[in-house]
Amino acid sequence: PNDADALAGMHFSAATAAFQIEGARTAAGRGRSIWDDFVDAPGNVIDGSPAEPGPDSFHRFDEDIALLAGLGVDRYRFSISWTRVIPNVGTDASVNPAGLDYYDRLVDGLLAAGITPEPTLYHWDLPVALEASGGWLNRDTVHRFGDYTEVVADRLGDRVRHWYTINEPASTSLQGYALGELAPGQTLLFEALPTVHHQLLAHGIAAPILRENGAVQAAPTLNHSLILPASEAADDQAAAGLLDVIHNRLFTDPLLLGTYPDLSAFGVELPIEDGDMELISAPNEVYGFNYYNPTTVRASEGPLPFEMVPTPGAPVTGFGPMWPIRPDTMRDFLIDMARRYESALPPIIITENGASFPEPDTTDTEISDSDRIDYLRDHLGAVIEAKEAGVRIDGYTVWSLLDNFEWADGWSQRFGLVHVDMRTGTRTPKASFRWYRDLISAARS
Ligand code: GCO
Repeated sequence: PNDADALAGMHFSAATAAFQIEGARTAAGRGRSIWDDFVDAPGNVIDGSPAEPGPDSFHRFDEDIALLAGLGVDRYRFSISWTRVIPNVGTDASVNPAGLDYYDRLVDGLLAAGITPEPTLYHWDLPVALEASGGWLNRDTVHRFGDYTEVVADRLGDRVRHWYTINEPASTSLQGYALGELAPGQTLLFEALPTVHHQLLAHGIAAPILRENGAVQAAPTLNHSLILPASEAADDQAAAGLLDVIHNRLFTDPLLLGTYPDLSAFGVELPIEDGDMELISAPNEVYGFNYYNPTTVRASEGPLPFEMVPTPGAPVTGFGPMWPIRPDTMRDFLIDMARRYESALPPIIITENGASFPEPDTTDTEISDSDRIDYLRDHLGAVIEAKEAGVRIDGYTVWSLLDNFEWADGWSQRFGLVHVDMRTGTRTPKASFRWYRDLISAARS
């Protein structure tokens, strides 16, 4: 399929997240997260989906492991639900053994199948009592995250060596706290920016705990997007520069350089205390990099100084004009990042890449998702080109193993290599599953 030589030696994985696949929201003592509140409030999720049962991986994880084994990935990126582990954190610090048991069984099943587990500690499911006292605006949340990390590392650290700490802090801060599109649904605009610092600090506190418990990898995963100005006009260029700071540099600079970019244009000060930047910028073994699409912006009168517009001439995914398909922008972003940060940038793992396309809810036969195959092939092509330009990229991960709960879009956007019937949980591999399996096997031979 692809340039197998160029991909030889890479790690291949597929990704999921707890709230998106587990279902079973009240099973085995699980407590509530901000996503339970978001889903239960009418009008937040496009199709009113309750996020369960869906793939119901809490009960069907054996099927997921069998699919991963059939795919031939050497790693599996999943996330751990904070409120399965400490259900009422914020009011009661008790650990829930039944919640930990689930991840214990999942890890053991993966290891028995020869697959390296690579859990993410935080994929957006903040415990409700922490949100009630300010959530990621409150520095105390960072310390509660440290406590949670201790508990999980203590239980799984004898078998799990590869960890991700926080996932896509940009999405949480911008869509969750600034614009209200995702949980917790706050609309603070630039007043949301302190949530960036606290999430990065949560990584900075968690990573050493994981390493003390045997981790050989403890890194955050960051979602990046190449920002394109809608025109050559100076105000559009300036708007693109501002969004690049907010979406990209606000994360790469502190993690890799130990400093934040100039935020004076946004009129907000970050709540930095002594020692924070050292924790945030402590070197990590890898850089977790999620990429989906570029973002085109023009200048706006407000309330924000930029406004997203469709990317001219690009084909689109199931999300329509705001999810353009431009693999060249992934390549360019990777090359720019490697040039800018030089030796501060560790080897990159592509921790998410993938696309949704309109597909049937139920199916008796294989789905011929050639558009997904094209998307993945072209983005792997971009990875190869970036590698050839000298960027060190050691792994690639498809989002997602399964069709799953796509946040505010409910079940309406399907990203899986495997189709899931959301009423029955029945899993059916798509053509892209076989394509990825063959690619992995060619890269290994
Ligand atoms: C993330 C991602 C995933 C999404 C995927 C498709 O947080 O890592 O947002 O959870 O499902 O990016 O939108």
